[in-house]
Amino acid sequence: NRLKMSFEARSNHARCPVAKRLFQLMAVKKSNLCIAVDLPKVGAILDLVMKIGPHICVLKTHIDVVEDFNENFVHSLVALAEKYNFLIMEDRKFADIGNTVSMQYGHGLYKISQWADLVTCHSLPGKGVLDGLKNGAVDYSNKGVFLLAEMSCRGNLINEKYTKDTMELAMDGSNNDFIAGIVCQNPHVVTNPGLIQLTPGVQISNTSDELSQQYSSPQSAIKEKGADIAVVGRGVTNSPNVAAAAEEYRDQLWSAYCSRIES
Ligand code: 5IU
Repeated sequence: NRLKMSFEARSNHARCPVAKRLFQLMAVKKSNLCIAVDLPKVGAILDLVMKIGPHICVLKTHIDVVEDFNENFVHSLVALAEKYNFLIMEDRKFADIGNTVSMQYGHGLYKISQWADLVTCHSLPGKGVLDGLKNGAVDYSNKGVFLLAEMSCRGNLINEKYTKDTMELAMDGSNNDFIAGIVCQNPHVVTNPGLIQLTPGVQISNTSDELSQQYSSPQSAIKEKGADIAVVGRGVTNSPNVAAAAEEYRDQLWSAYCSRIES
């Protein structure tokens, strides 16, 4: 039962090298907190990352909301990732044919494959989307994908069969060296201990937003929903003291994980 296993033990089961690295990083840093920095200005993002860097295992970006994007920005992000020891995930949710996602990943304005360790991807197009991403990376052995098996927002169209078929795609022998984990909301979706469950929709003080987002508490995300890593966005970024908020989420999420594997 992967929910009872430590991240150290699970790192031995990971087929994707980046997943192995991430499990080890989480164990060393004692953090299963991913922060989503959905801010429009480069300066504000870098300022935030300098404050939260010590507390996170993954920084999640939406690079296409940045208004003043430039190449120096991603170089600075990568330098901060090295300094504070976290991975960078671009939440691009690729969802097109292989040829298109290959270009979207490796080319265009953002050249995502050059700076993001991890990306998110819809399973909707099937195997071709993963082949396309492999093709868009210079060397995919140090890159990983999180496949979306479920979403956090109310009214989303994903059903049980879609989730199950997504897991089959993830477990396929030709993909599993590239799949770092699964984005989902339930504890029974991920059974393989080598895959990392990433769960967005986590906040302490709200249960929803005005645009269908649904939140659970850090404890519920880890112990009831089975998250290995919880994604927190506005719960931290809207706080008047982002460093203290990040530390608070980090502590709550890590103790929930410790109590999950001990109980
Ligand atoms: N995100 C979700 N739900 C999902 C998926 C991704 O919220 O099912 I897949 C992203 C969107 C946003 C972050 O970047 O996670 C959550 O931010 P807030 O904590 O501010 O709602």
